[in-house]
Amino acid sequence: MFFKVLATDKQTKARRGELHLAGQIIPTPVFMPVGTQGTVKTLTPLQIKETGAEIILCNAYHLCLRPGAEIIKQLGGLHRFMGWKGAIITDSGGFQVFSLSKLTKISNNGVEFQSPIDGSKLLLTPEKVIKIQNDIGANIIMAFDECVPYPCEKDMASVAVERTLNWAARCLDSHNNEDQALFGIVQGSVFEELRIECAKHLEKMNFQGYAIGGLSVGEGSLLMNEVMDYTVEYLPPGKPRYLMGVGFPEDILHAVERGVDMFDCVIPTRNGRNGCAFTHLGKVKILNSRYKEDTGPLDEMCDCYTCKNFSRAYLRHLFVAKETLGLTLLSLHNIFYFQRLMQQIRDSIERGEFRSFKEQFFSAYKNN
Ligand code: PRF
Ligand code: ZN
Repeated sequence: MFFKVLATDKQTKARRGELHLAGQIIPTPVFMPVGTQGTVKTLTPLQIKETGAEIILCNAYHLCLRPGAEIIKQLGGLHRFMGWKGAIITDSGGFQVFSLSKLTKISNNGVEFQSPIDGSKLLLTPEKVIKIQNDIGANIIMAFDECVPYPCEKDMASVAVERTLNWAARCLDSHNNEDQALFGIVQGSVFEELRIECAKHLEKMNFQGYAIGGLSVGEGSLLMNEVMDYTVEYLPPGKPRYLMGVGFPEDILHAVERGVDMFDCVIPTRNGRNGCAFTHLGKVKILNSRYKEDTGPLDEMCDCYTCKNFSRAYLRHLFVAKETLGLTLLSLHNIFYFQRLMQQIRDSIERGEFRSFKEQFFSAYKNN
């Protein structure tokens, strides 16, 4: 993997860059749709590609529980297994093991937990998580980290940072595949001292990229922006910065402004399946009866397959009738919307007009 910053905005810290990965050039800032279980829910790989997405995020935690990392390896790796020719990043499970498992017991060695699938007792360690991600075969893999909930006492956040740093070093030690880039993850909750300590130590370990973890866990956008302000300062300028699990269009704009290059989030797909579509004017809840006879597209500014072919009235009908095509068409539109937003962000940085693009976005986009 190779990362290059092509242009930096003069008024903000926004950067326009390129991620060179497995023979592909991925322009940044980039949004990565989420394919937790080796599928971006309701979409075929062809449909994902049509949205403009070139890299997706899958979860080592889910895939190691089912079907198992060794099976994926045997079957030729995740790209082949799921029929996706673009790039893949896997998350280590440092977040999911806490949010989705029961009976978790954390120690310096790793995390013990019960499989939500068959109840069996399992242990994840930094070494195992690297082996699992190695077998799955994504282009970028993540270090094993401890993400604390919000709010969190500073003492507890500090213990999690120490553990995250120790695990990061063990991940680096056990990683020996040059074809996979390994990213470190900064934790530290909302404590400036802890974030800076974590970022400084990880920077010295020389990861190929850096993620900001532990955000968007209930702290709110003001605190999230504050944490990014002081964390990004301590990350090396020449390496990609990835804000994990974020977010809404407005969160992405605030983070790009602060120098973040990569994003992933379930919002476009999850909200799409719940009947919520993103448009340049704000969110549309397609089940609302005001769309019953609406002949217009979801978003007049959108060129996606859904908007070119179907009315709001038809999409509403699909959701009312609980037809699964509705899920696909809204997911497709929403991912397309996020990809177009990223394209506009990149273009505006290149032109040196990111600030005015952001202002223009907020003047049209109404939060409801
Ligand atoms: N750590 C990891 N994955 C994550 C997070 C984290 O802190 C988050 C937090 N928003 C999302 N996904 N490993
Ligand atoms: Zn559309």
